[in-house]
Amino acid sequence: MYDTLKIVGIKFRLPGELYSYEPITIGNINATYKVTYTQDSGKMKSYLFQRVNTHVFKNPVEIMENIDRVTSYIREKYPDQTTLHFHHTDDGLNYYIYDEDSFWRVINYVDSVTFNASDDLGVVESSGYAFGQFQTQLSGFDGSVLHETIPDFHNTKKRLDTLFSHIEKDEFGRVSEVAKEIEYIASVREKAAELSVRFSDGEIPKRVTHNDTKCNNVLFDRHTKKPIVVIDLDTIMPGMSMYDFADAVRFIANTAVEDEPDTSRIFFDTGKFRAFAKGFISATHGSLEPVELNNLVKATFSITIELASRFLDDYITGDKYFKCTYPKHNLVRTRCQLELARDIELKWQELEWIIKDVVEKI
Ligand code: GN1
Ligand code: MG
Repeated sequence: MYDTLKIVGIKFRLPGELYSYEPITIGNINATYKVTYTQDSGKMKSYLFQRVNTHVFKNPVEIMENIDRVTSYIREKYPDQTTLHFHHTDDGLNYYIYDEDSFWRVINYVDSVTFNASDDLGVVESSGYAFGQFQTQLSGFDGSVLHETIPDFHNTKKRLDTLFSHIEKDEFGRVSEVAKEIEYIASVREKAAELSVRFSDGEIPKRVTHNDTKCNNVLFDRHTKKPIVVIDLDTIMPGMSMYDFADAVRFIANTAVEDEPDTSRIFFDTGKFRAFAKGFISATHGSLEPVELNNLVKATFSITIELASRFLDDYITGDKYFKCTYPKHNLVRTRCQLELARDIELKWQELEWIIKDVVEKI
């Protein structure tokens, strides 16, 4: 890896000598390294090198175009907002293709902390604020110029249709093992797909959305614990605002990790849901329409089922999409999301009250 990173660094014209590198293991798709250089002055400077997963992102050049457009827009309109700085090669490109399968980009490392989980409700609220603010900052941006980097990424109906067509094929003979999971997904299929259908029908506003709002995609200041910048801009596309909210709470309000094997530890934490909602709604307040505010809970349920069906689909089609560290990793992830969905269903009414209360108090 050292040799590859060294070549990539040269291509991006990074000054100084490569001193050290370490893999960053957060993320299920791309490979990321923190790479540190000694500069001529003797000072150290770190960068993030990322190899984009071209199996997942079939057209990574389009991703880089989207990122360039969005970050330039924010930089111009909100000069005080920290944005990610991507380096360029001699050819003026913000990426470098090493060989056919190796698509690299280099970003300045931002000294910060990230949270995979936090019991600090202040942090939870701030991450809600950061994602809400990100959407608000992009509310004047013309989404039609963005490439749809993964078509139908959050089209829950299509995701479910795909799952059920793969269940019929059962290419890897794994379907009988997951009969219970399939039964539950089938029982909620229509309810989970509803919002995506209404979105396709034009009943729900199309906005520029982040589409991968896990709290570890917000960089926080080490000392003040305030958000600095929203990262992981690979899936910025037109979408539903409420799905950004939903994807974030399904992650941050889970009492366990996303691949917790002991499902008895998985609950949906209503306190964290409230804190995140407070941050997100206060940052987007005034721009969200009633149809968006009124469906935040349904969106949360829907995206949880959607992700469960994506994990399950990957499991029954041979684990080609998400990085797995053991054979049944995707199945464990599926069960985890389904347990969470069940708890969301149980707490549905309470969650609706929380949203109502939060909206009233803003
Ligand atoms: C993937 O790699 P990461 O953590 O940024 C996935 C998201 C899922 C998430 C689940 C492009 O994101 O959609 O919600 O895993 N990203 C893509 O952990 O598929
Ligand atoms: Mg991501």
